[in-house]
Amino acid sequence: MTITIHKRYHDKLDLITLTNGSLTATFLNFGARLYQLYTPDRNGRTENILLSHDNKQDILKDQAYFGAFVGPVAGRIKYGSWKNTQLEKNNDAHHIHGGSNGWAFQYWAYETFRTAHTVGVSFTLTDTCSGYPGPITAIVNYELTESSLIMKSIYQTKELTLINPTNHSYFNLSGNSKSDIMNHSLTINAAEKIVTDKENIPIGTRENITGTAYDFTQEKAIGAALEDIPNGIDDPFVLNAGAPQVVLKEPVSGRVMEITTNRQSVIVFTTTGFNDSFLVNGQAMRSNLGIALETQEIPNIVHQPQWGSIEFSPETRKEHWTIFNFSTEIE
Ligand code: G6D
Repeated sequence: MTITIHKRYHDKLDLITLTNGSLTATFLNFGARLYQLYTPDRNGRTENILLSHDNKQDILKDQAYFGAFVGPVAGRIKYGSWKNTQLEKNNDAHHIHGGSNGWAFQYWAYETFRTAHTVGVSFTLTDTCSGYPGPITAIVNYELTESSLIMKSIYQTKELTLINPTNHSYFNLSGNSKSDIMNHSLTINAAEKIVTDKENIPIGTRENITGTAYDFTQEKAIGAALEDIPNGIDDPFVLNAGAPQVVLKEPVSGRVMEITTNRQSVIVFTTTGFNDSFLVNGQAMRSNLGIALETQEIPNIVHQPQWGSIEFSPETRKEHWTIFNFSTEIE
């Protein structure tokens, strides 16, 4: 197990690298980002399974939240309104992903740690610039075991506020994104997805997806699903309790990622339609190169109280956790 820190990797960026057994993960203090994640394929070849900016300056200019811990609230809030609070309208008439000064764009303090069998990094932020009531102090722990990455987060606020963050990593299990995600298979333990309007705002209803292109209760190739969803998936799935709630596989490498979480939903976001000049893993960012699997409470829940609450008072004690477990399948 090793921990290395490259301070001022670029400008104010610090790069933290953790290794444990066959896994290696790198993190950035900017946005408490999971930057790279190296796992072995079935032949033991270790490769990066995330989309990671090649150019350090592109990390600072990123507007697609690569690997970021997005908050205080991930997803959209209609009109950015909540009680007497008006949040920034940074997504047309609405608010998204904590705003332009959200957690993804702030520098987090951090310290590394190790236990008998794990290594980790603990990021801490006292947020006084996102515009949310607070200030909110957030602590995000990323811990690497020999076969999994455990993400846990807790919070403290001085005033009643909203907290519903997520990690916004884009996965591609082929390794160094040598191919796109079309041959990946996805399984999601969800019988319903949230209905959204043309601005991608939940309208307050859920729909049964059994037998539809969105039905991933049985393992299904992403390419097959996208034949019926040509504009790509960008939808909240309501998770059932059975773990793992999400399984992503890639057949050539044999890589398997199982996601287990205490969160209510997962936003599945394929990078369908991306066509950018910035480089990730040595190539221009392109359509269907990655898939984000963002565990969180249902977006716009502040306007849909029937689905629960993301309000945090100074007395609220709640821990969010998501575990990404890695293995390989023999041919
Ligand atoms: C788009 O609607 C999508 C979001 O889900 C995603 O997080 C963002 O791009 C990066 O706004």
